[in-house]
Formats: sequence, structure tokens, C-alpha cells
Amino acid sequence: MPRRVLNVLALSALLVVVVSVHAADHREAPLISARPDADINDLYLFRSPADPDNVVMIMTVNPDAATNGFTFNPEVLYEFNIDRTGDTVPELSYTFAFSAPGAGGVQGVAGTRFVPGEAPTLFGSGFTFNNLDTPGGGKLFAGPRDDPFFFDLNGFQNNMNFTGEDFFAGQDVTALAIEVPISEITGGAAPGSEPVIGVWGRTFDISSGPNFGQVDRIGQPLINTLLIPPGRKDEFNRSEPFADVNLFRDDVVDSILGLNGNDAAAAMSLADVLLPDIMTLDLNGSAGFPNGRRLEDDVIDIELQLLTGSPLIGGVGVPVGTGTGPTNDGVDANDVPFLNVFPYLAPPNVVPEPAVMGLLLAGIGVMRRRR
Ligand SMILES: [Ca+2]
Ligand SMILES: [Ca+2]
Ligand SMILES: [Ca+2]
Ligand SMILES: [Ca+2]
Repeated sequence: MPRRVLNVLALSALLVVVVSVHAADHREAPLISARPDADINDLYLFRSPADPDNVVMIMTVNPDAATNGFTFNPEVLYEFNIDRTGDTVPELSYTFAFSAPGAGGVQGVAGTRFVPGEAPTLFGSGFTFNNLDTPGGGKLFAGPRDDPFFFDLNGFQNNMNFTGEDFFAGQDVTALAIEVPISEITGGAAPGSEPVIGVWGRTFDISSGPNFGQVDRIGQPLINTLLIPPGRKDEFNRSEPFADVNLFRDDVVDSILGLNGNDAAAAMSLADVLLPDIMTLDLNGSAGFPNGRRLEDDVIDIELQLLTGSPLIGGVGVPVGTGTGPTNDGVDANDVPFLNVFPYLAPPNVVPEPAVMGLLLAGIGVMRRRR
């Protein structure tokens, strides 16, 4: 895969930009806030509840898609990277490209499977808004859905005085979801010999030159939002997991010290768990964040409890520092139910489903983008 050069010079002028909404990891940095269709909000990784032989990967982009736009950018590639050897180097990548939107915002989508040293192969293709079966026995969905993330963002920003209001209730995002046989992910390794997979998502702008330009990336929720200083958030988005420990460990330790009452030993050991920023899933382990991330996992509560130390500081109506129970934001679940079938995400709240004619018209110009 191409390596990007950090464009530090481009960052200096950006710090005056106001980031009005940022959370796991919607609009977490100045540059990405201006590019919603390349802004990865969240990454999910879990064993398929419908077929235990499959694993599901989902990334969401386009925060508040009904307001800010819900289409994928034809000049951006959307990618899942999979590392199954623990060295932060991917053994496999799934990369998705989109045609320009047609009627109803429908787009063609084409996914390509990359294995280093081998010729790329087609993962699957079709149109957005649809569940697609892929040739290798997988599934693909791309299109608007309910934002699966739930969080009392206003309470968090009000010094963690939580009220239990889900800031993201009723909001839509655009989701890219794939379901893939575990045997494909593990590359034919003997069952049980490589049970841990590490996944991160990233977006590339292919209009920015021969080396592309990485725009955003995410493994675990809230790493960039909570733990990377404001002046380095765009640099974090443009860098890659293999460099995380060298580049960002000191920042992450400092941020945790600010949250946990200066427990240095705990901060350092936690930083070594959180970096590099890759979402890992032990297929032999029990399901649920931080072993992978299911849609229903209350990652805010789990991360606040990890970062602040336990016993923790309060919940709804309990001022910071005065509680005796675990920290929670009072939002325990998504505002609408998830599906028990692919793509598992709830339908969009506001963004309209296209008419059949829109799907037909969008056939023009499909799949013209391949890498
Ligand atoms: Ca983001
Ligand atoms: Ca590897
Ligand atoms: Ca929601
Ligand atoms: Ca919660």
C-alpha cells in the first residue's frame, strides 16, 4: 500500500477553524470537519450474528447526513485494512470506490480486495442503498442509515454533567458495511492459529496526486477525539498505525493523566493498550468492545471508565467527582433498534430512499473507478 508523507506544513493555518461537534470520531479535527464525505465517524468489527462463520466490518461517514450530504465522494477511496499478525502491516485490504451520484443520490460501488504480492481481485459491486451478495460469499451495503453511535455529547462538553440525552438521536450517516467469511480474512490459516484480527478504516483522496492523500483513519473509538491534542488531530488522521507509538504515545499518556488524576503507571500501561490505533477482535474471545466493537456496545461508558479509572466519577445528575458509581452518560442504547440481518444498521431517519427509477438511472457510469 502507498505510504503517505505527513503534510505538517498544511496544518499550521488550520487551527483557527472551530470544531463545533466532535465525537467518536465525527468532525474530530479541523481539516476533516470540512470534508464530511471523507470523515470516518466510527468503525465496527464483530462476528456476524446471522452467520458465525463470517465477520462484519462497518465504517460510517457523513456526520448528520441529512444536513451535510449523504453521498460518497467519487474522488475518495474507502478502505478496511486487516492485520492478522500483530505487526500493524495489513495482510489484506478491501477498498471501495463510488461513481458520481445519479438520481436520488444513488451511486455505483465497486470493492476491490488487495493482498500484497497478488493481483487485486473484485470483492463486489452494484448500487448504493442495496444489500449486495459478493462473489466470494460475502455481503456489501453502502448507503444512508441511522447513525448507530449514541452519546450525550452536550453533557460531555458541559464538563461531563450528563443529562442522558442522545445527541445523535434521529441523525443519519452514510455506512459502508461488509460481511466476509472468516476463512477469507485468515487467509486459509489453520483454524485457531490466527484468531486475532486487527482492523482500521481509512479514506484516501485520489485527486491529490500519485501517492494519494490519506484524509482520515480510525481503529478504536475516541482515540483521536479524546486523547490527541487539538494541534495534532489532523496529523493523526494522516498518519498510519505503524507510527502511532513513536509519534503519539507521549500525547496519549498526557491526556490520560488529565483524566485519571495523574496515575502515571496506569496512564502508560493504558497508552500501550490503546496504541497503535487498531481495532482488534479475538475470534476465540467473548464478544463486545474492546474485543472488537458491536453496534450495541456502549463504548462511551466503557472508555470513560477505562480512562478515568475505577471507581468512577458519576452519571446523570451526579456532578463530576462526587459520584460513587461508574461513569456513564445516561445513554445506554441507540435510539432505534438495530436489525438482526445484514447490514444490521437501522434504516435512515431522514434521508429518503430513492425511487426505483433512481436506481435504474444510476446504472450509467457505474464502476468506472478501479484502482
Ligand atoms: Ca473522523
Ligand atoms: Ca500483518
Ligand atoms: Ca441513532
Ligand atoms: Ca452510555
